[in-house]
Amino acid sequence: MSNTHPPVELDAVIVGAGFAGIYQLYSLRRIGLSARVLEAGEGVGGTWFWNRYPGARCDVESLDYSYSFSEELQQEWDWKERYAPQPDILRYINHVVDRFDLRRDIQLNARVTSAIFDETLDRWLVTTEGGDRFSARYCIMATGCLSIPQAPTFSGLDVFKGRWYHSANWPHEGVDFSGQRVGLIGTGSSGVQMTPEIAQRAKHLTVFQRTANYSVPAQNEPITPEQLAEVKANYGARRERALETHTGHFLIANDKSAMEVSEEERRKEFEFRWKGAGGGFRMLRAFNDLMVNKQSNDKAAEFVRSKIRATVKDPATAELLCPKEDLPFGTKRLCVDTDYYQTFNRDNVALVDVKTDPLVEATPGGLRTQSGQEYPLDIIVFATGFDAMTGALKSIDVRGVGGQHLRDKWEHGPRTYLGLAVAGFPNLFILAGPGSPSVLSNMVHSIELHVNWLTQCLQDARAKGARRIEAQQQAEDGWVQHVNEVADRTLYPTANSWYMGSNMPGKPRVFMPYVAGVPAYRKIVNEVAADGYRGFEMA
Ligand code: N01
Repeated sequence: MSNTHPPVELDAVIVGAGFAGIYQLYSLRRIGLSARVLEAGEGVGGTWFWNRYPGARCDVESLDYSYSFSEELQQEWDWKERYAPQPDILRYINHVVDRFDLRRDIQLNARVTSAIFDETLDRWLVTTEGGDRFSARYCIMATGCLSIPQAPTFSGLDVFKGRWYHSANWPHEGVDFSGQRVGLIGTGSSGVQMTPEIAQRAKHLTVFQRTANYSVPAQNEPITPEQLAEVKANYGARRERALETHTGHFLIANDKSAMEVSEEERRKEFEFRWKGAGGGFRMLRAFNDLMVNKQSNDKAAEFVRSKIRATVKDPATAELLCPKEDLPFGTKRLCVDTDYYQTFNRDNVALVDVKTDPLVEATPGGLRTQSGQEYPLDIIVFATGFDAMTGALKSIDVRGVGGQHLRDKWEHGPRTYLGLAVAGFPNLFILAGPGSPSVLSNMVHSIELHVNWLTQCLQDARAKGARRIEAQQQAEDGWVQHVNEVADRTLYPTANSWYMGSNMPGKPRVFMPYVAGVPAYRKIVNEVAADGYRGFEMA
């Protein structure tokens, strides 16, 4: 197809074939709307298509990190491990696509470059890199929160004689580390998951750490047939209960403050979360005030530091791995690992502090720091993160009413109503984007919540004969203010995290997700709908 042809007419274009785009397609079909998913990758799966680095797995339990919309689907799929590895999740997504015959409406290798609103038609003109054009009443952005990878911009990669990779753009054939000297830059979730895996295969691994973050053990293990059967016997109830928890999955929340219990009780609770209760994000819910009370938070932080010191044999390395006191526990996204700290006891692993002596360039033989220290390497791995939450949307030329660019509107940070819609951009919707619980929750359940809400909204608009649904400016302003106020009551904005945009030079420092929790958010969006889509104009 070339752009001399008229655009393909659809009710909706959905951008992205990850968990969100796939379920949105299924849902729109169910209500009889025509839709096409445009996906940049050569396969479906979004995050789970791109992030194939060794050790990649989800840190939300597989029994929760899966669709709940089909009882048959959840009954027939057998998760094998508590935390599913990336290949299993990708297989699952492909299974869903085939099982519901969705593939025929998914166009791969179709990176969307622009979406322009036509005010006379009340339709979006969506164009891909390859020149395909679509005219759709609705444009639904299922572009993901962590889909634009960022590598350091230092010079020399063109002269580096070895190979280099980014965690989020991993070769499908894998990387052979055997006999290689590997440098890994970044100690967020990706770096923490990769470190033990690379260490086992490489001749030598140097981990370049700029900021020590907190990591807790996943306590991953196989799911037994008995456990699976028990969950499946009451899966619906489990899903409902999950939506009543702050994060949309089970973390057994404690309703006590860390400061109202004795030292002994506190330690016991932390130990229980670290190990007995199953590890992972449960630590964040050990007490009800860890994210709002610095004194309580300090207790959790100190507990993790004590675990690092007890695990890592070399005291200098242990100290370097301990997060500093000015980084409250959990305010940078918590890492969940298998044997991360233990790996630094291996003879072939070294930790290098690049906070005090930053990496400045790649050389033909490796990496060089500001002080002139050289690290000879055969492979460099960037686990340096993403232009989170806004990167994917800002990478598309999105223009709304009066030709306003979304990039310009978001110059000082994202502005949405309910995290779903943007004033001045009618019929454009964002799934699990900024201003919604999104990355602070079980993404799959938050996605389902958004897709269900939006699908109902579009059905109601159709029943009313409306051609245009638009968030009102006042509603958006109120929501942005509310999102900020709620965040400011917590410790989150005190950290330099990607939640705040502070991992990217020049990005506005704004706390982007909605921190009040899934139940509070769900109540608000349901009330908005029940109140005739309060804050939206439907005409
Ligand atoms: O990225 P990150 P990520 N020199 O931004 C460092 C999800 N995820 O890919 O902290 C040296 O967290 C940077 O240092 P600093 C999850 O939501 C989930 O690891 O900015 N270092 C940091 O250490 C996660 O939070 C899963 O000082 C540099 C690291 O790179 C999100 O994706 C698995 C540097 C980036 O950490 C992102 O995780 C993986 C430089 N020039 C990811 N530039 C699971 O479900 C950056 N860094 C388990």
